Amino acid sequence: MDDLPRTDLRAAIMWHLTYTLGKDPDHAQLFDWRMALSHAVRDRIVDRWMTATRDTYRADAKRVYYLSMEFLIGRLLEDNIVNLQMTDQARAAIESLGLDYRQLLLDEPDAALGNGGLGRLAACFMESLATLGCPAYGYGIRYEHGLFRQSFLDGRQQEAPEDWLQQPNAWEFERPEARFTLGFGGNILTRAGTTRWEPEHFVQAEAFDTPVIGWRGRWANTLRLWAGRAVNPFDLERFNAGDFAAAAENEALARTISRVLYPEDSTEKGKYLRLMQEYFFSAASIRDILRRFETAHQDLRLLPQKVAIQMNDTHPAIAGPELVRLLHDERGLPFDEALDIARGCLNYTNHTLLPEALESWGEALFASLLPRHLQLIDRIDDAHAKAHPARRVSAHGDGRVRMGELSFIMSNRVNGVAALHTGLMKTTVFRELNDLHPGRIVNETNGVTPRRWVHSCNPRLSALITDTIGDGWIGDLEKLTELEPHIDDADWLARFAQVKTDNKAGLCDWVTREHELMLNPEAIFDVQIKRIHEYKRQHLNILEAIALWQEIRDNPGAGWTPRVKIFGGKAAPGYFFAKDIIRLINDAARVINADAATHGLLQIIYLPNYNVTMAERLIPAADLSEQISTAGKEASGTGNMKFALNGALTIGTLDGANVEIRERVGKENFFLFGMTVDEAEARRQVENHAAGAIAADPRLARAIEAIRAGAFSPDEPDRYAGIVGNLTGPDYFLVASDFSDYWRAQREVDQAYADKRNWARMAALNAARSGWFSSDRTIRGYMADIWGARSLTGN
Ligand code: BZD
Repeated sequence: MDDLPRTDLRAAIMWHLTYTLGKDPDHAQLFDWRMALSHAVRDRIVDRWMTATRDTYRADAKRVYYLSMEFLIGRLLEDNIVNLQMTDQARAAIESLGLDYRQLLLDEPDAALGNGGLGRLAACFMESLATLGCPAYGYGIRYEHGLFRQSFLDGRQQEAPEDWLQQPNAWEFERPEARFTLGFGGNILTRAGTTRWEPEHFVQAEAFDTPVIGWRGRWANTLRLWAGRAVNPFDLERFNAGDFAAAAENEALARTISRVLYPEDSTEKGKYLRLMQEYFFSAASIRDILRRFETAHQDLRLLPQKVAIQMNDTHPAIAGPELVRLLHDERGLPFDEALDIARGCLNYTNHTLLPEALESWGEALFASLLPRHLQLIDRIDDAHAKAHPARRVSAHGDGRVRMGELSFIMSNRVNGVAALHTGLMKTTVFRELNDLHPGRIVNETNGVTPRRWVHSCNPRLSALITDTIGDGWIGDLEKLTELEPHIDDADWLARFAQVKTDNKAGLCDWVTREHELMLNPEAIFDVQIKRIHEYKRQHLNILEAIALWQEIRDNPGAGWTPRVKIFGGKAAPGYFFAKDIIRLINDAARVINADAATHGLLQIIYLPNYNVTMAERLIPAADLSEQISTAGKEASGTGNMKFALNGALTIGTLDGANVEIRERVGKENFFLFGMTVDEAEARRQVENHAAGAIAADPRLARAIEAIRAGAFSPDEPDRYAGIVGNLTGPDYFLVASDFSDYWRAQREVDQAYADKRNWARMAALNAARSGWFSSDRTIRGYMADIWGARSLTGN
């Protein structure tokens, strides 16, 4: 066997094709070449990865552990090539083999181990942690099936299992030796003053490690995902007795734990298997953290100096009681000391205030799986009550275990994800706890990684920026402000506008190829991509489209600004209202796109199977970003940041991070509409608020009437009775009440877009002033305010 070539990438690809994949170049498929390139790239990460691990041990540095049920990673090959700054080299090597570089990158399956914003944030954070040289581990679940694949049948969402692990994953290293046995159920034994849990069922968690390399390849961290494995995979006795299925039962059961990602976001279903998943990955992670600490230290009291654990929402909340259990029951520390140590390590990020999303478990179910943890939660509650006798706020009570309260009580710091959201945490769900623990709640406004979300996804814009101010912005995004003086230069602004034109043309080609629809490239590309939810109000958007269609038909010669409305996003399979919204958009699109009277002036397309890769395609081509949630409901949003950075203007409410985006880009460069949080609260108190709003706005009344009368569902006129009933009745999310102002703002968009030059100026100002929304800035905030962690690369 020839030696593995270290420097020449083409030779390395050929080597891996032969010796890793066992393929003759004459018979190699795209998949084989992609795997060969991935292995060659991975080789260039591994040395740095090991150096980083060694440096961390040597410096005895504090490590950050990010516990998250979800990591919505997307594709990794390009990310890794970009961060190693090998793009030109990789393209040249692939092209010299007669292959198409982009096609090869696109062959990689999208790792969809998350639902939406929360999971994607975790992925951006992993990249920024590595970029900043902060020693960190991500811990999660290696789901065999990520988020379902979405397709449409007659406009209705269909779900099919996602299969990313059908093909071998080039990035992960299986660690059969890194396994922990975890228990469930069983009994609690108290003997000679010590209490021990004797579980009844056992599963093993096996580690799979993926290196995460930062920008310029200076540092790499580990994403460690746990897979479920049976303790005794195979029962030979039962097999020999002829019971073949039962012989493999253990194995099947254990593997079920990490089989599939729960597709509900922002709702809480209280499922037994979900609690098993939460305990499975939290407990395996906590054991791994303790094991690593104990290789270098004996004194457990040092733990908070060496370990910072971040709980991404309440899904890993059981990590708190588990750590207390290991320190107290298993290591013998006094309970109060164990509790103090655990609290010194743990922190909690809240991502939603929606009551239906706050996790809680029935005590019977909880006790059947985790009896000892329930006892410990009661002791944690008692200790808290003793320290704060005036008011009793508890995690366990009224027959339920509330994970928000548990996370808060167990945490050193609790954070919200945008300024408005953090403020609301203090006055609503966590009001009492905030009074008891002033200063514990802090804000860390979300951010996104500029490597993926500008540099890679928008190569034309990246090249223009680098040509203008150098490439320092990629690692220091606030440098984008240096673009501002160039915006007044007409030639520069024309180049900026040309980037968008070219990106739009590219999207048009793709849509024509994949969906057989010709989009008008002159139109405003108006994009709403995110999970489908009533609070995000995709139905407000489609209502406006219907009203616009009706108005154009009435008055076709009124000089309309052409528009293409683009939708993307999945609905939780059991969320029927959201699925109705999807169907309504598809039905309306079919009717409107076929109407010769409005042809070229209004087009609507709902792209199926929205995912990270599709976001990377759409965001660079967008003119207008729809961020239209009911005020107070969207904790932050991160798509809003990606759009602004890529030179789209936002139409949005004063919600989540929209508020901070508007402050930074300037209110004259943002299309604001809608009620504030306080106004929305007051409006809900008005009797028949929806009916009142509809009566006051004939456009809205007519659009709703068209839906009601079956204009978009002639074969089933009452198909949307549910949506119509909600809009004209309770309308908790205030679609009707915000409609008129939304319409007004949309017409301002039309007018503004007609002045091409000024639009480009506003778009460029959005890009130039959004550098603060880098996840590097966010992670620096966590390091300083929450973790007390430092960079080992001087970043
Ligand atoms: O988290 C989202 C919020 O809705 C966004 O406003 C915010 O920007 C991001 C990141 O902070 N929340 C989620 O994405 N929530 C979930 O995905 C989720 C998943 C499972 C269970 C409950 C919620």
